[in-house]
Amino acid sequence: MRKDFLWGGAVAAHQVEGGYNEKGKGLNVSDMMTVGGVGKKRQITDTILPNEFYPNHEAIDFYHHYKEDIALFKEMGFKCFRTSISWARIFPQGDELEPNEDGLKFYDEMFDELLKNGIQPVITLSHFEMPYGLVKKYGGWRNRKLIDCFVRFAKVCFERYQHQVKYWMTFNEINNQANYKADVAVFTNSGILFEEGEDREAIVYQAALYELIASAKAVKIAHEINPDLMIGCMMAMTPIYPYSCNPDDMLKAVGANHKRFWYLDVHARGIIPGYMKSFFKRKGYDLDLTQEDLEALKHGCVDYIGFSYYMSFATKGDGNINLDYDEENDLCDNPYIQKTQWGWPIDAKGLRYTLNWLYDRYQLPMFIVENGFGAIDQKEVDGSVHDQYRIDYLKEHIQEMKKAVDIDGVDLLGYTVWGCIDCVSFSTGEMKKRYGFIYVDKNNDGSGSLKRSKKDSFEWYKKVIETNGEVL
Ligand code: BGP
Repeated sequence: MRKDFLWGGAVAAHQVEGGYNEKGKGLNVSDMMTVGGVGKKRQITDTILPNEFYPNHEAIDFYHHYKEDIALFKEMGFKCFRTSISWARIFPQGDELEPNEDGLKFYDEMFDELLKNGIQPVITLSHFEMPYGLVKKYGGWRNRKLIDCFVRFAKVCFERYQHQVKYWMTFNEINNQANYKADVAVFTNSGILFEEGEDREAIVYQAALYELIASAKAVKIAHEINPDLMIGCMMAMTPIYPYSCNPDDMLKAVGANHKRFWYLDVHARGIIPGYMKSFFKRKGYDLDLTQEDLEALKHGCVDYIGFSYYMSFATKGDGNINLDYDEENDLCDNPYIQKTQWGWPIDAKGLRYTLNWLYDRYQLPMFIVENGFGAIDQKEVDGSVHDQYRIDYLKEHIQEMKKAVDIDGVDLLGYTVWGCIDCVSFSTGEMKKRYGFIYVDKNNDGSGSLKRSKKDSFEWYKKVIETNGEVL
């Protein structure tokens, strides 16, 4: 492993910060989502009900606790810390011309605190959020207007933080929208609420294209502001394997992966891949995409590929390469791998496969910006948490990551463990699905002292970083 390998942890603004209405912050999409839970999906609401617990409004109150948390990250030896900037802290409604100075100041101070402790901030601009004002006024990324709003936001951030932050990402898991049946996933990426009978697919593809254009424009501007800045994309990498070596399964998997990962071809190569052009044509989609947009894509290729890795999937085929692939119906169980209690397949070897696949395809540096194990942790009476299952999961993944670097020669910048401090789970909106090395006393109903304490995995990860991955 390289000497300057960026070991660290990752979170997102809305899942940790709280302080949802402090110092001029506007509402963002995640502020409008209710808690979910067993048999209950998260909902998007228009009114903030006084007796409904909105997890993102308080989260773990990182907004007021960041100094204490950063001290713990330093103790673990973090080289970097990935978080996001809450867009609505900077542009409360999203379409103002001038930013909110108090919002900018919060990140200034937090980034300084990280740097003072020898930790590099790694920043996502839009991690499943945007000002709710942009949803109400423009319908979210349905509207081309959002490109200008995002680019303005990105420019303000690059200008302000260029000397504190080198590594950036534009949109978190932009490809999560590929499954347009999942309301919350689409909403958080795009701010789009569907109406009855709408052609969801056409709407989501148009929104994704606007996002990709906005991302490319931001990359170009960042390089103009400061050529040292490294701007990446962020993909949810869940490779889809053919169920067997039957050519029918192989072809089905090709289509499934095209549908999930075409975004990457745009980000990294600056083109709309042939298979997508032909798909749009076949569907008869009348997409709003100008010559100028295509130029913007060409001149806004990312510097590195950031991705999350939690799981792989499998699919059984019918001999077609089909971009109408439907995740809900076309995925099947892989008999060779186990699942977490939330049904997420555990496949450490898939991480090595993913690193090889991406590097071979794009020849760009990569950054694993999320990987981790969500579990219901048991806090003992003495306050300890024995999370050996988390250590086992991370260990297996790091072993495979090391093979990809040391044996296969992929170029990897760093590795940040998701939810390094317990935070609100995105899919469930709950606190009880925990990922952290640091336990936070906060419960699903919003109660709890917010006290931080170390789990067993804390000392383990500290050793991993200290030995640059030698002792696992
Ligand atoms: C990724 C998101 C994160 C995060 C993580 C874990 O998709 O980028 O925001 O939450 O998944 O998911 P969950 O919290 O649903 O377990």
